[in-house]
Amino acid sequence: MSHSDDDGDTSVVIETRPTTKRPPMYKVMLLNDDYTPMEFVVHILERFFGKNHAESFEIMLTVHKKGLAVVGVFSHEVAETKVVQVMDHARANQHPLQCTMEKE
Ligand code: TYC
Repeated sequence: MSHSDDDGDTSVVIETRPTTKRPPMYKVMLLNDDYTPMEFVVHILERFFGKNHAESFEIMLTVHKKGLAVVGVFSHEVAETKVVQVMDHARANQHPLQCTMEKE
């Protein structure tokens, strides 16, 4: 947009809108392995991801068949907490279950 004032020169007004960046979100994923019991994975999904039993069983089976599945999408801080909770719980029970996070 340009407009003239009475001094004869021309000014250009650049209209900007403030660009508000959303915080990046992170996918938390469970990986398949041959040793972690299916019931343990179901238990993890119920306990740390607030899934009901049926949802948990379905996600566990997806991981088992496809190799991995996204369990949820969270802020960096929450995603990191979930990964640590799952990894600690798996290790405490001597299961090789792996949980990772990745920027969406
Ligand atoms: N593949 C495992 C088994 O047959 C079950 C399993 C499912 C392990 C999901 C890990 O994230 C996982 N006992």
